[in-house]
Amino acid sequence: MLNDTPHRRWNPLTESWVLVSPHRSKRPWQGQVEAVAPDQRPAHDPNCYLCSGNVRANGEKTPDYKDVFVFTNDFAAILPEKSKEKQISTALFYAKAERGICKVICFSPRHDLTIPQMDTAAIRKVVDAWCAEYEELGAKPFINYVQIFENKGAVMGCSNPHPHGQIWAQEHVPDEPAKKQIGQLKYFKKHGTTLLSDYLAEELKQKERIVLEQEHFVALVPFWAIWPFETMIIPRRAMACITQMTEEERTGLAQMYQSLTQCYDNLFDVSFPYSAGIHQAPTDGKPHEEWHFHKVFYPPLLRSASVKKFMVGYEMLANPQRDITPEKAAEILRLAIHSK
Ligand code: H2U
Repeated sequence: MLNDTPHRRWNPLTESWVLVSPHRSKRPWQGQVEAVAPDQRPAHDPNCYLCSGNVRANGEKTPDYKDVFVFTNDFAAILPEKSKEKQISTALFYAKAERGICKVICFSPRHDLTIPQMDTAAIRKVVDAWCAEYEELGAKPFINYVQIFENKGAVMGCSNPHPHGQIWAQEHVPDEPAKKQIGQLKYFKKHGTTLLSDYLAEELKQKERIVLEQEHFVALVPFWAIWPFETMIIPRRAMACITQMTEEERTGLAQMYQSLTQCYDNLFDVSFPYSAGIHQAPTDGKPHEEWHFHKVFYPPLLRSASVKKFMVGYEMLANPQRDITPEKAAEILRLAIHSK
């Protein structure tokens, strides 16, 4: 393994490179390390629009919900109505109207909880809601892709600490899943198996990037990870989308989501911020046997509760780059599993 040598790693899913500079993680750190104030929140906040009984921006009252609550985003980035405006289509100026539906999903009525603090049965209800939304939104003729995601922590631009995620469903497959579509299709046509089945089998042999394993899912730091502690939850069985999961697999995903986020919280003794989301098959009516759904976690923290990685300079102008190797990051995460 290239443990001391600067090298480039290939991501076959997105067909892109990451520059790895392992020798640089030995350099001294003289930056500031700030203490993070413990987060103390009430179980119900009268000023939170996601807590029951409170009024949202559009004047609607959030109901007295018991577990998961899904509503249409009052500030939706894409709208279902057809545009009447003229489209722009020349070689150099090309713009097309995009239709879609944006939803907010409250994971719990409890304002003071986060996923790692919720029990498996409660997280399973979140998984069920994702499946129901993927099915319902994906069945609409003008919806061809459903992006389920979550921003956790103010550092990730999350506007409210109440545990919640988002779903944006739209006409076109956006860039990230579109790149993965190409990578997976090329692999499937050549080998007749999904890229992630073969990748996972090899990772399970090599063991060095595995973080957590159970009957239905594996969590690992991908070989091509960009963020310091980036991880991926991969189902052992090749499934194009989350609605193909059995009951047991849905519970398995809930358990893995809980264990991985607990491990993250232990790492720097802080409610770990990240952006996470599920990449899965487009909802264009095709079978998409090449797709192997997976959940990715992109956390910004680098070496403490406050020191984060910046995607600036070389990353903005050239290529993603990392110092700590994915193998080292996986080792550190494994140590964090039982550290509390
Ligand atoms: P984030 O914190 O991940 O940004 O998600 C919160 C979403 O909630 C955000 O997209 C929506 C915002 O548009 N929202 C409502 O739909 N209604 C409100 O009353 C406030 C915020």
